[in-house]
Amino acid sequence: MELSILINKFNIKGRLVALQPVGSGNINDTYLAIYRNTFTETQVILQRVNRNVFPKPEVIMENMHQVTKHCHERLDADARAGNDDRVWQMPRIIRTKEGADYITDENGDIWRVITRIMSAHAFDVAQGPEHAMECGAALGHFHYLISDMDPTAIQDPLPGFHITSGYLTAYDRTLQKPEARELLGASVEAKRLAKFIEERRELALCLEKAEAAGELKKRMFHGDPKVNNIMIDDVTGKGTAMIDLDTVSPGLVHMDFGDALRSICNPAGEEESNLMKVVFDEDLATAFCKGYMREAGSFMTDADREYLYDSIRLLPFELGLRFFQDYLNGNVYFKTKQPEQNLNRARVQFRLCESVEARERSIRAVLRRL
Ligand code: GN1
Ligand code: MG
Repeated sequence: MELSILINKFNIKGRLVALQPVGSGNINDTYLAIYRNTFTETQVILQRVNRNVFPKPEVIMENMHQVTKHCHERLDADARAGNDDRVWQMPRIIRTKEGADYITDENGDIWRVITRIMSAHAFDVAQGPEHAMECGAALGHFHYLISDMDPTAIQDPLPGFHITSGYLTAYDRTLQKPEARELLGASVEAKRLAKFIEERRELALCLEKAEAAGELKKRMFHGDPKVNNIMIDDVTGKGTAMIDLDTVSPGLVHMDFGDALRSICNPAGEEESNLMKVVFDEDLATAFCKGYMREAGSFMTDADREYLYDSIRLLPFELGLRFFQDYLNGNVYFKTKQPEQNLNRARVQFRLCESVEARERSIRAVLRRL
């Protein structure tokens, strides 16, 4: 179906004047659509939910319905009580003309339309300490918003997501394939990454062990709080919304904390090819933590704090492992423009992990002061 025909099945006022790809997500296909009439303009986001990644796309939409409903009610109550220091925003699902949350096309793909957060942008890399602090505040406030959600209202969007040991198992399984072994044998760099993983098998289990021992407990988390999923207000420079709500579900908030830091504290970005430029920036980390703790510090137990450093070290390792496994497996999960892209993305994350390890003492000192 043509995109313009597809989007016109949704209930949006005005006439469609532009429809173009936007964003740099690795999973879903995303388009910006602009509708106009004589007096006003409406901008919305059209997305195809990736069926290869999300086994049940309709579950993603049911979850999104629950999460946005919960957060909109809470945002509304806080705004009325004057409890907020700014206008926090959250995308809303735009229904079809028939009143459904999404449509299914002739290939069985699910398409949705959500509102665009206006006068705000997300960046692919951190712009400086102030931006990092606002990212922290936005994630912290989001954790506050979802903290009282009923976790049973949410179905598992992506079984095994952020279970690092599961990614090790998948990696080991991939290594059994002749095609993977060939790729590994053909490149010195790939062999170096394989060795990097072998040296850190224990690390993969640190948070899972703490959870099994009852030290850490699951709460609601975002699942994908990287820097380009955090919207910053164009006018005030303040964080205003978290987007990409597909993976909001019960999990360890440490996964969000570590994932946000691995993304924000690497100003070279995820696609850098010069590893010399990939370093964990502690000033950005300090600023992020300040913003985060201001909004969410009150939920942090002593045990939670104990494991913050581990989460900062674990998440670049986990993502590097996921990229590397996908490279060896024929690039079937993350979108790529060239065959070595996932190999390079893995190199970047592992270098970041090393950079965190080299700064352990001072990162722990920053975390102690929070
Ligand atoms: C994917 O779709 P996007 O680009 O926001 C991935 C994240 C990774 C991220 C790395 C569901 O997120 O886990 O951290 O790429 N999302 C999923 O860029 O796997
Ligand atoms: Mg995503």
